[in-house]
Amino acid sequence: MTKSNSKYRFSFGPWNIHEGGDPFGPTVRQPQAFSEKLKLYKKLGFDGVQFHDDDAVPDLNKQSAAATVKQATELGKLLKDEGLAPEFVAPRLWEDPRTIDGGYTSNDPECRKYAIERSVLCVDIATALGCDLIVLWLAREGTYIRESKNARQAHEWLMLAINKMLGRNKKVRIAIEPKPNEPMDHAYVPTIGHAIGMAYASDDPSRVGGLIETAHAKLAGLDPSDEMAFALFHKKLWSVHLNDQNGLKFDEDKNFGAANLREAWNQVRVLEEAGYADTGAFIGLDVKVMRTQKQEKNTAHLSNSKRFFELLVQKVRGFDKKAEAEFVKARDYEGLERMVIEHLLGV
Ligand code: GLO
Ligand code: MG
Repeated sequence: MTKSNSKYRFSFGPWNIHEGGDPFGPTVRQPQAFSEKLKLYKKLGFDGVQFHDDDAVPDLNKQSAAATVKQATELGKLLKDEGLAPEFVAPRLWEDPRTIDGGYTSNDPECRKYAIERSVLCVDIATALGCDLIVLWLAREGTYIRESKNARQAHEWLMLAINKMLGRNKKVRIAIEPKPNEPMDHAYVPTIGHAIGMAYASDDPSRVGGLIETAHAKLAGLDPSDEMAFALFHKKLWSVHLNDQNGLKFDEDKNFGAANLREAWNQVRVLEEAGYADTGAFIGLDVKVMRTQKQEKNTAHLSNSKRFFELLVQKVRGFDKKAEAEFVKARDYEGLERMVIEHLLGV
């Protein structure tokens, strides 16, 4: 159980400050350099930075591995000077022409080789930055049509890639970020249950876990707080991407709590009850500012989502646990629901 004085640490990735381009229209805000974004972290109350490998080292495809590691080491020092922690590095395996048909599960052996090489380099980047966590969002590992891949074989290839990364550095941990669809029609490893199944089949189950994103769980038709509870039971919730999602449509990355406050409260409740803050893991946000937002307020979604989380922590801590237990004991769930709603409404 999280103590009443436990402090959460917050993180986000530089891609969360973006220019508003979508599949139907161009960007609407000016780009900001990575160095400018870095300066905003502390101002906004965040201590952790989430990276894609090429957020950390933009030219990694065009230079030697040694030059890449050198650049990452320098960035690691810069972060330390700024008082920021690198939370994780994720190999970005969805933009290169060699990953059109997926990385680890591509039908082309040359492309699979590239995906593994890049992931192993990502482990080296993380190590040089000074962090031990790799996040795997398996963006294109899946299919548009079932017949295009052998799904059983694809899972073997996925396992091979995970084991290669585990073998590269015995300290590194891998958190799989499941998502059921988009960009693929169906993605492999769509839920945290699948991810944890892969963890136990890996060479070192103690070093494979998960990152749960609210919107991804909802896209799979699942309740994010129960997904989190499942991972917490396995001691495998190593990060979260809190946000929100308004029904089954494109991945919206709305502000945390903005579509369904009750679900957000339940996520916070589960994290609090499991003592998540005391595990040292970050509360990561993966939120997009609305396309309509003007340049000068292009970080409001981050500070607002953080605020909504903190207000919900207060709500969870201020909930009458004794009355809750009495309602549960009496199996008066109507009474319990009324108490929850009144509490959320501030009555
Ligand atoms: C997309 C994902 C993506 C990942 C990020 C880190 O739907 O949520 O934003 O979280 O690339 O791996
Ligand atoms: Mg995410």
